[in-house]
Amino acid sequence: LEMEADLRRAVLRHEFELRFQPIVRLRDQEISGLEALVRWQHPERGMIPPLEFIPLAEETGLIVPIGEWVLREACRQAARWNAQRSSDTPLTVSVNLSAVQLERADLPMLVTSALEESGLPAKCLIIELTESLLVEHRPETLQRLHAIKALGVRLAIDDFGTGYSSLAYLRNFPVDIIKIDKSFVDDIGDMPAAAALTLGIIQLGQALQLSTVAEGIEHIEQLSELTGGNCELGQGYYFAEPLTTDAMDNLLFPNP
Ligand code: G
Ligand code: G
Ligand code: MN
Ligand code: NA
Repeated sequence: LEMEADLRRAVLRHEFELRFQPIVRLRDQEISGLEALVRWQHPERGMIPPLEFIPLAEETGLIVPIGEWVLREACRQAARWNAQRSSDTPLTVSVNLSAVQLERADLPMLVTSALEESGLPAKCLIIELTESLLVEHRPETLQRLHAIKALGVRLAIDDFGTGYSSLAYLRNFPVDIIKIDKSFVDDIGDMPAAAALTLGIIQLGQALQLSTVAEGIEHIEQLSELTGGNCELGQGYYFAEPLTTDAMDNLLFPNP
């Protein structure tokens, strides 16, 4: 209960921050986009990771204002970085969405307004959905996802392969990107079955003309296996951990 009061205060006092983790094109290791990951900078307890407050935020509905801030802030930063970059291929920004946010009828309006006020092109925004979020979906959820896609925004299935019915989600939801769960990537070197499953998911993605992102790449051996299997994109500590805005500024625009 104390934590709930703390969280309510955090929303009012803007105690949240974003980290950005690079998503890299494996072919040439160029940064293709960034995943926005929220943190709570608690005045006494310090930095609180999302797994310790997102569940409470979902139960209390506080995820709605928090998620709205995350979306607007992620779009704003991405638009700012793209305006500073000389490259003609703009960075994408990926934002995680909770089931609670998808239940709200005003979600497409929120996405529209976050894009308009930031100036970020819709094609640069990726919404990440977890499989668990899609399990108990209602018809309105699917309509909402289609409305968001109609804006030009892309949808990614996060933690792919860990849900109850991964293949059914690919058939039933208008997905553009598969994010292969870290647990598969972890075991690539040690378990032949994990390597085979990972390569199989990549081929499945290719057959369906979806982009594939391998999550949690930490070692060069994993990178080699994934690159050999033609996985398009990857993210993980091997490339970079989630970075503060300042650290991302330095990475994107190194001082000569
Ligand atoms: O770095 P990491 O501890 O940031 O993130 C842990 C998990 O927290 C992620 O896998 C993601 O599912 C969730 N998460 C991070 N940021 C957000 C966010 O802005 N909204 C939601 N709903 N979940 C997030
Ligand atoms: O939304 P999602 O569950 O995919 O969020 C990614 C989570 O994985 C975040 O908590 C992020 O900090 C974490 N992460 C990203 N790269 C790595 C990695 O290489 N190793 C580990 N252990 N965690 C990672
Ligand atoms: Mn994610
Ligand atoms: Na994930």
